[in-house]
Amino acid sequence: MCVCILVLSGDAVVYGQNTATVVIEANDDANGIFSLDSTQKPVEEGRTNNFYVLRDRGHFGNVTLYWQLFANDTPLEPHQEFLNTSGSTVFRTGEKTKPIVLEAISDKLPEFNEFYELRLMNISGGYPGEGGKLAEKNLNASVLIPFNDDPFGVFAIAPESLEREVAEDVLSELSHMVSRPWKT
Ligand SMILES: [Ca+2]
Ligand SMILES: [Ca+2]
Repeated sequence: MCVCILVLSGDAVVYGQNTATVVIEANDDANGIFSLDSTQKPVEEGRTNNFYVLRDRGHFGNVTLYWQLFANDTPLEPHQEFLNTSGSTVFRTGEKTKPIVLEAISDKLPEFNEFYELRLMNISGGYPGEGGKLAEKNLNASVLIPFNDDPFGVFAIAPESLEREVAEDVLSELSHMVSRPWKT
C-alpha cells in the first residue's frame, strides 16, 4: 500500500490529494466453479421452468456457460420438443446463480412422460483470474415433459374390448369342455 501526502508550503497539508493503491492478487478459482442444480424438474408443454446454474468459490469476472439438451445421449435438434435445445447464459461479476429457462413446445401430439437431460457443456471468460471452471460433478439435470394431450384417451377402448374377447374365449372354452362329454 502506498499513501502519498503532498505538502504545499509551510504548515499547510493537503489531504485531498492522498492516493492509496491496493493490489489484491486474484485467488485460486477467483472466477468461480460452476455446476448445475441437479434436481429433476418437469417442464409442461407450453410452459417454462428454470434450471439453476450455481457459481461456487470466487464470483469475479464475466463468465459464459454453454448448455445442451440430450435425449439418450444424443443432442436434440433445434426446436425438437423445446423452444431452445441449446444456448448460453452469462454470469457477471458478483452473480452467484443464473437460470437456464427451458420451454417445452406445445405440439398437440399425445405423448407419455418423456425424459431429457440438460448438460453444462463448456465455459469461457473470467478476468482477472485464470478463467471460470466447470465443476467435476453435478453438470447435468433430468428434465421431464409430463404426459400431455391425453395419451390415455387413445387406448381407453382397447382394454374393454380385450376383456370382452377374453370373456368370450373363456365362455366358448367352457362350453366346449361342457359339451365334450356328450361327444365322447
Ligand atoms: Ca412433445
Ligand atoms: Ca404433446
